[in-house]
Amino acid sequence: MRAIKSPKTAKIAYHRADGLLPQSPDVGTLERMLYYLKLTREAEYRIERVLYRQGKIVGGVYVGRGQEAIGVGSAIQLVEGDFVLPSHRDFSSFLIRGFELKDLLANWLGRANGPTRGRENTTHVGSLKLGVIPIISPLGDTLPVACGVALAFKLRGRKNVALVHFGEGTTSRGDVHEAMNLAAVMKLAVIFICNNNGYAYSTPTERQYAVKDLCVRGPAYGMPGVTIDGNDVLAVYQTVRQAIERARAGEGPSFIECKTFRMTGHSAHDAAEYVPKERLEEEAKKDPITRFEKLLLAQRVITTRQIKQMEQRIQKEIDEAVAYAEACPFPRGETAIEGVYCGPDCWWETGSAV
Ligand SMILES: Cc1ncc(C[n+]2csc(CCOP(=O)(O)OP(=O)(O)O)c2C)c(N)n1
Ligand SMILES: [Mg+2]
Repeated sequence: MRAIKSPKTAKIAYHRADGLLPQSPDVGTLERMLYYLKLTREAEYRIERVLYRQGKIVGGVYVGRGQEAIGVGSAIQLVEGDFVLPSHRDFSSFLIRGFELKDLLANWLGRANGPTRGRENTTHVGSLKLGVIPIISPLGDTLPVACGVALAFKLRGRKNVALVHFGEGTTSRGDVHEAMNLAAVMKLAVIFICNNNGYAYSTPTERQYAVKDLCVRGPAYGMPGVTIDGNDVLAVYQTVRQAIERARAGEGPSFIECKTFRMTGHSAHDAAEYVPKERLEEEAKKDPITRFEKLLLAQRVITTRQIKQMEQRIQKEIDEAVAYAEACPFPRGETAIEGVYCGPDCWWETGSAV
């Protein structure tokens, strides 16, 4: 793991954050980080392991089990006007930016009250108000969109940033390279965050690319590149913080490779038998949530009792959100045609954002 500097651009260092550093977030933010880590893990457990298995969710279910620190450590520091473009493994981004869990669950259950009004049932949801661009299924296409968002900031003279997440498999797509080049040339305020979770469906990294660390891709386009431990939420926080500071100062984009591991199948139907059992056992020892929790306890930021209370609160929030979503109606068939053409009073101009 090392930081590689771009020949001309400013540096972005790699932080190991196994202790609290002077630039660590304040206690309130540390607690929020733990809360969102746990909420994301538990909500996705309910989605992937309970609701899907009960047959209440149909179709693809993709979760970020084991990778939660990347979404949390980055989105937690966004301010109003910033944007995040999550991948299918960054459920926390939606929650942190202000989507309500009950609405996201209504969407998963295909209900009329979900943000997509039952038109799709994963997280292809976004909101211009909350600063979230929906997941774009053709992998790689999200990156040029992030450039477009950042170009809009530039043209409007705003100091906002766009965080875009994508997997290591996605980096093999041409769009990714076009976007990185464009962002560097135009000095756009984009933070490219590669969630390297070891696999692209069943393809391991050694069959995906021939370099050791993907951070070399940053300097290749004239921006800083760094590889960090993506299971260390504080390292993510501090590294992304530097990249955000650079971007807000008009110094352009950065590329951050966050190494982590996909602690589940590619999607809920995939038993991932192609992943060696020993590797899973090894990676389980690096769980980002247990690790952060231990640190906060050791540094006396939080007590065991407070953690218990937080966990109880999270279970209650999830129970209530599931009950709400299950009570919501399915959309009526004849509404399927709504929203195809937009008039002045159409729902996407006036109502919730998709
Ligand atoms: C262009 C394109 N090709 C294939 C797919 C199907 N697909 C969806 S997710 C995925 C794996 C992507 O791997 P990676 O980028 O490493 O992300 P991860 O799922 O591991 O987070 C694939 C092949 C797609 N959605 N778009
Ligand atoms: Mg991957």
